[in-house]
Formats: sequence, structure tokens, C-alpha cells
Amino acid sequence: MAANQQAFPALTLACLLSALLLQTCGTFAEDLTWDENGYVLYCPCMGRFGNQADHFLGSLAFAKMLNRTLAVPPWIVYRHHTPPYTNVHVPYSEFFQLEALSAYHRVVSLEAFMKELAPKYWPSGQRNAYCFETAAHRSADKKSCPMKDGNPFGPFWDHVGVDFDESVLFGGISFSPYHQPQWIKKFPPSEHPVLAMPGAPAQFPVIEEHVGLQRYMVWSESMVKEGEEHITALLTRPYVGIHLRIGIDWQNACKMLKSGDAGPHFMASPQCVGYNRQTALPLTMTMCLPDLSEIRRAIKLWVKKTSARSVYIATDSESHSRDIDKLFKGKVKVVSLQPDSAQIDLYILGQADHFIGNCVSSFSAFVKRERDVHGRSSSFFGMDKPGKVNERVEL
Ligand SMILES: Nc1nc2c(ncn2[C@@H]2O[C@H](COP(=O)(O)OP(=O)(O)OP(=O)(O)O)[C@@H](O)[C@H]2O)c(=O)[nH]1
Ligand SMILES: *[C@@H]1O[C@H](CO)[C@@H](O)[C@H](O)[C@H]1NC(C)=O
Repeated sequence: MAANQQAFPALTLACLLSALLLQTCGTFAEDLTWDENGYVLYCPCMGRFGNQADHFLGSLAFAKMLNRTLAVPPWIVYRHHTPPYTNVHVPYSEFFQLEALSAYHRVVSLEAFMKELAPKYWPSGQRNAYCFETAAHRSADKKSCPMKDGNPFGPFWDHVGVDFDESVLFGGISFSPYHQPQWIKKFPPSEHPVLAMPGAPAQFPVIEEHVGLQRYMVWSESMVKEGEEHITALLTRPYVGIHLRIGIDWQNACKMLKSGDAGPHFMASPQCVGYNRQTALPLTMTMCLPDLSEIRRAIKLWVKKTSARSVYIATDSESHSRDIDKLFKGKVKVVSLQPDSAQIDLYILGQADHFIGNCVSSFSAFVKRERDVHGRSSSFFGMDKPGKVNERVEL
């Protein structure tokens, strides 16, 4: 722990100075001592928010399994149709409290790691990349990890200011607990202090064992404030929140179900058909892509069951708010905010008195997990009781 004693006075001084100038001391100078047990770094390079969140939970578990500190990456937000027309890297703490993760495991933001620790303990010239042999075989020399090849990989590591020097390859192991001893043996932190990987050391969708880690993802104060303001201004409780994942990209994805060879496990579907492949319930087209009649049926059912006074519609495209409005003849307020930030939709759906989600969407899965943590009720289009096939009722 000698390293800590050296690092700390320097940090304290920097902290004092910045405190005098900016009054921001406590936020980034807290306990940034080097962890002798090493770090896990990764790029959340697959998918959008829902996918990244699934991967985040698995990565958090992986870091804990190896007893390494997780360097929590920023979220990658794809803003290709609205300014600034490029990838935006949003610090974890803008959406969620970084400190809340500490109840489960040691974390540091990747930004703080780069600023405070990397210059001294992971300097340029010593930055190894770690990846599967199979990933490296696709590179020109067949032995380099594809850390910065293409988008979002290149922009991500450029954003954090990292170039990689050497590649360290591995094979025959997975991220599951079964291989924990191999990881420890192969990569002792004394020789491999920083495991930096091109993608998340986790599965998609999140495995059943890690679903409960959602409880450590706690909304940031600013998100709570903004979300609550919208709820107060727009909605009357009780309210039903619905997620309509029905846009053109989703229509195309769901077409794969038609051929019949997708099976019940398709993207986030284990959340509603069950995680066990042998006992999984069938995944229907209605569950993937509910049509207007199913959307109407489910909303009507849950508005009645919960005596809801308003309905909140989050959507990737069309809100169908006129059609939904007609169902209640003005007696129930129907709201679709279509906010600039998807996280506002997630927050409002999370707080609803009942939630109707899309079984196959990881965006819905985020909401479902959060609601489960707090004991709030959820269902899916095409599945009123999660884990039970809908009875066919002709309307
Ligand atoms: N604001 C908002 N955005 C949404 C909604 N549904 C989908 N999106 C956007 O579409 C993205 C969907 O990607 P993911 O979050 O990874 O979740 P997914 O539904 O599993 O979709 P795929 O990535 O296409 O597999 C979200 O991250 C949002 O950016 C919605 O109801 N509201
Ligand atoms: C895990 O790492 C922490 C911090 O480096 C250390 O204090 C602790 O002893 C380690 N635990 C085990 C079981 O190795």
C-alpha cells in the first residue's frame, strides 16, 4: 500500500487548489488510491441504452468476481439525427449515482481513473488490450485486439484518451463464474493490473443471476428532479405507463420470429418467457410487435384494474395517443412526452402504478427490473401475467 501514501498527498493538494478555485473538491478527489487488486475497463460498444445497461450489470458482477475495481464507462448515446450528429459520451453519474454502486462493489468512473490514476499507474506505453483470440484473428496481423476499429470503438477510446500498445489474447474461457479460477491464474493483478477489453465482459441479455444488481443503479438527483417535475405537471395518479417499441427497426427485428427458427429466446425475451431454454414459454409475434388491437386491449385491462386516471406512453416512433384517447372518452388523460432524452421516459415508466412493456426489448427490461426491485407491478403486451401464457379471449 506504499503507492497510496505517495499518491495521496499530491491528490490532496490538487484537491485543495481546486476547492479554492472551483469548489468541486469532494466529487473527484475522494479516495482515489490505486487498487493493488487491479481494474476492469471496457467499452459499452454494443447497442443502445438498454443493451449497454444489461452489459453493465454483467460487467459489474465480473469485476466483483475478480475482485478488481470496475472503471465505470460513460454511456454511449448515438445522436446521429439530432445535434451534435455524433456519439455523445455521457458520464455514468449524469444518469445514476456512482456512489450507490459501492454498496455492491468497488468502482471508479473511467473518467476519474484516466485523470487521477492512469498517468501514474497505467501510463502510455504500458496499455495492454485484452481480448478473445477469435476477435484478434480478424485483425490484419491476426494478433491485435480490435480496440479502436470503427464506430463506436475508436471514438470511445479517443474520448477517454487511450491508445493501446500490446494485445494479450485469451481463449477457452468465458465470463461466467465457472472460469473464475482461470481468470485469476491467467491474469494476476501484479502482472496484469488493468484488464481493458473491447466489449463488456458480460452476456447479452443479462443472466438471471445478475438481474437483481439493478438495485444498485439508483437515479441521480438531477434525473429524479426532472422526472418528478414531469410526473407532477403531466400525470394524475394512478397512472399506467406503457412502452411502445414498434418502429421500423423493431418491425424488421420481429420478422425473424415469423420464420420460426428464432425460438423463445430472442433478445430480452427471457424476462418474460423464462431464462431456462427447456421450460421457456413460446414467444409470440404479439409479444414482440403488438398491433393496435393488442395495445388497446392491454391498456384497457390495466387502466380498469388499477383505476388509472392517466396513461403515459413512451415510444420509439408513433404514440397512438389519439386511438388510446378514444378508448376512454376523455375520462383518462393520455400523455406522450417524447422527451429528448430516453432516460426521462425510463424514469417515468419506472414510477408508474402499473407498467406494460415489450417482452423482447432491453429498454423495457430496464424498467421491469427496476420496478421488480421496488415491488411495483408490470406486465407485457401479449402476456398479462409474466411467466404465464395469455388465454385467448376473443374480443
Ligand atoms: N425516448 C425513447 N426512446 C426509445 C423508446 N424505445 C426505444 N427507444 C430508443 O431506442 C433504443 C433501443 O435500444 P435499446 O435501449 O438497446 O433497447 P432494445 O429495445 O432492446 O433495442 P435494440 O437495441 O434495437 O435491440 C433506446 O435506447 C432508445 O434510444 C422510448 O419509448 N422512448
Ligand atoms: C479484494 O480487494 C480489496 C481491495 O484491493 C482487498 O482489500 C481485499 O482483501 C480483497 N479480497 C480478497 C478476497 O482478495
